[in-house]
Amino acid sequence: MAGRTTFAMVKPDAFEAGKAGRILAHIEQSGYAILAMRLVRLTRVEAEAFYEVHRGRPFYQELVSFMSSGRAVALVLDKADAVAAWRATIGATDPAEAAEGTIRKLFAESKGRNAVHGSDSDENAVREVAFFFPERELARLGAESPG
Ligand code: IDP
Ligand code: MG
Repeated sequence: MAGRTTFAMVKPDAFEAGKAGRILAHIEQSGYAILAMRLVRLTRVEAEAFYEVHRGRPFYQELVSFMSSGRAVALVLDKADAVAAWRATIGATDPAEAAEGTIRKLFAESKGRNAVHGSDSDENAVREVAFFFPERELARLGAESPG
């Protein structure tokens, strides 16, 4: 059964451009509960580890440089069927292909600088939540660790 938790980020392009507030409002208005949230600044090594599955892809170095270029917001979101719901809310990777009303259509600059991240499976949501949030902090926030 699909889980209720996914991991999301407001990426450095959107944070730098002052869009984090509007994106968070969009998240709340779309019916997600924010279980955990943190302002982060990834090192290159952390960005490499977070995007390990893309190592070797042609855009990997560009992605790692971008994700470690500035502040970002890490989020744990709760909603029914959270992974699929959030992927639908953010839209296609390339904003030029994203549906009307999606976060990437509204706020993304390009396929690389695309405003937000979303986990692509329950398994990766668990891994990505754990990457940013220690279990004891989730517990203190009243959020159960997914998975
Ligand atoms: P997703 O974020 O929609 O799941 P992925 O294919 O998992 O997309 O790629 C991870 C991230 O890598 C994208 O969100 C985007 O920032 C970046 N990326 C993906 N494809 C390209 C590309 O062709 N050029 C530049 N950056 C890309
Ligand atoms: Mg992905």
